Amino acid sequence: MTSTALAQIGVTGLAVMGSNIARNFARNGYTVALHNRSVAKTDALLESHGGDGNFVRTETIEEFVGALEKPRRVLIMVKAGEATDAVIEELAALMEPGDIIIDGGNALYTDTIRREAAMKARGLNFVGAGISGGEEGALNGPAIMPGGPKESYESLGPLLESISAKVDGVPCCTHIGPDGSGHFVKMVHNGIEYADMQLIGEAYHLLRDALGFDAGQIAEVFTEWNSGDLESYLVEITAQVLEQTDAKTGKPLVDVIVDAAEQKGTGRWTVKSALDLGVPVTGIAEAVFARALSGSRAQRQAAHDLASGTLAEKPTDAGQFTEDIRRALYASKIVAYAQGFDQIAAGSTEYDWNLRPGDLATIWRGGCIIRARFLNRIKDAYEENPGLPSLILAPYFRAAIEQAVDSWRRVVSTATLLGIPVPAFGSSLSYYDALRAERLPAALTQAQRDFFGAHTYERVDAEGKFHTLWSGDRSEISA
Ligand code: NBP
Repeated sequence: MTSTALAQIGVTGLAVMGSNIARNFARNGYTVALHNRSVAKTDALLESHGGDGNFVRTETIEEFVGALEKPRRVLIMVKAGEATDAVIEELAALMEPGDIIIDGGNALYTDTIRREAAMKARGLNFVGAGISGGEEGALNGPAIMPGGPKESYESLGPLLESISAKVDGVPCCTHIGPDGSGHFVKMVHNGIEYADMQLIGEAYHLLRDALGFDAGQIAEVFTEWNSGDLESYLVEITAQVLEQTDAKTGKPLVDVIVDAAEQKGTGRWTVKSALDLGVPVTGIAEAVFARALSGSRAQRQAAHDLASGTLAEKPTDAGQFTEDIRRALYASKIVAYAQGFDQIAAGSTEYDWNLRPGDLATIWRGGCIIRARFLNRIKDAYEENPGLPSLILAPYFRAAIEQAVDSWRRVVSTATLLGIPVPAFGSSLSYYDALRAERLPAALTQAQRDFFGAHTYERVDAEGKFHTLWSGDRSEISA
């Protein structure tokens, strides 16, 4: 219903995400001021869902700001980018010191750092909040990752926590850290989501092409997997997608969908940021590249008849190979998460955010796309040792990989011999082997760099930097 009382929160941008979040606030007992650039969306929301709670209908931004109790709290849910800057500017001109502007869109975290600084200079609190869970989560309980000033969380936190998902009574929302940290962790969350989806895709590809299973059989495999360590939203929806029949052709829906994956950019941002931070997020990078390759349709068509070489026979023990794939999927998933958490640690150091990885594992257990049973294990691992050098080194994950590693090698080698691409499985295994290698070929790289660029090297048996006089008598000097 529409109300004339002052609203505790305002939402501007009432497309699918904004209207569902507004309804979620209203259903939780808050009076919500509504605003959208075009009034039609505001009225459509009120007409269809006005019964969800108390809403204040506004048309202009002045009316909207005037409808809010002080300190004002406004959630912006518009298309990320220029629209966000435009809306912030309009709001800031009308707001007063102490008011809070929250950007719940998928902003690039460096934009959030810039916006937070600009708003701070005007006495306003700016909170970049990552929100995950898609439209269903927005309505029924998303995972929320708010950054920004800690003081603003005192006033805002209870509202956000009340609309967030809950796991074991714990809200999937916590204050992440200063300025852009909320959007940074949401970005890495999305990167991990890319890796998770790619790994599931590779498992599906192997079940289909190495074992010859049809979509219905593969759906059964994923349903079975969802009752064990792999239990997660993404595995659950994979089974449901594979069970879906196309009404038009009677075929499995997945078989009539064009095999070119799209992306909106958060995976790409994650990889770009990882490159800048020098963190090897190989699983996420392979996932982004795999989507790009799938989308290169003309090139793929032209390359269709390239030689495969002699391919091996398919595995004969389908039960054993299915279990091998399950284990390879689990081990690769551990690597992808370990890499994502490494990136979060590196971002935290770079920007002095003091992020708490255990808190992230806790709030990602529900509401968001990567929610999974396995996140409880990550939470436990960081609770036991907040300074873990790598998630893979936590006793539980170390043991899980030890159990899986033979299967993992069989899957990657079998896929290679069958000519089935497994970029994320393969790179995750290589990452694992590189991490545990006693000696990497990087010594040779260093010598080459010293040869052509006098970049110097360190020795295993002496302190300092050294250079070999490659174009002279090839003696070594201290550099
Ligand atoms: P969209 O990203 O499609 O944005 C549409 C909204 O932006 C409409 O309300 C539109 O107003 C408004 N808008 C635009 Br476009 N330009 C504007 C401008 N210059 N000034 C004011 N308003 C403007 O909506 P969405 O899919 O609901 O997503 C909202 C935000 O949430 C995005 O940042 C998105 O990245 C993020 N997000 C989405 C999901 C998801 O699953 N969809 C998940 C998590 C986060 P109009 O009605 O007048 O055109």
